[in-house]
Amino acid sequence: MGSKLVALAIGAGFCLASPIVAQPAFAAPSPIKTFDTDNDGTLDLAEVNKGAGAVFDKLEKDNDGTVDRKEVGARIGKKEFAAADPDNDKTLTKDEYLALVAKLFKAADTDDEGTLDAKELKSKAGQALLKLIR
Ligand SMILES: [Ca+2]
Ligand SMILES: [Ca+2]
Ligand SMILES: [Ca+2]
Repeated sequence: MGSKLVALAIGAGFCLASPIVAQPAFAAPSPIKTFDTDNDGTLDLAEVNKGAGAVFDKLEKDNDGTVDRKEVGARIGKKEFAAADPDNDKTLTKDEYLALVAKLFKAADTDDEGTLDAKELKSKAGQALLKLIR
């Protein structure tokens, strides 16, 4: 009973605090600026992979070389995760993670020029991709 109340209080605190905390994140510079190391105004796969590799290393907390559904959290949906896990061992290696990133990159790159601009990043695949790289 007591712990339930504490949990409720913590939950309410998060609800109240999150809009204030989240605001600067939404006002942050565009994702392109964050990852565009060669400053050409678009993201190529190498730039995206750099972000993705860093995120993978961050998520991979128990150092077994793979991430499971728990470790990726809301970044990858259930169906997407299954599709990205061809050996069906319920974990993703870095290769499998980067393969998913490459797949989403390709899907978002509608003009097939090998780079993603701001508009392409706003697409469904582009948004899914951004979840994996930051
Ligand atoms: Ca670039
Ligand atoms: Ca796997
Ligand atoms: Ca493109």
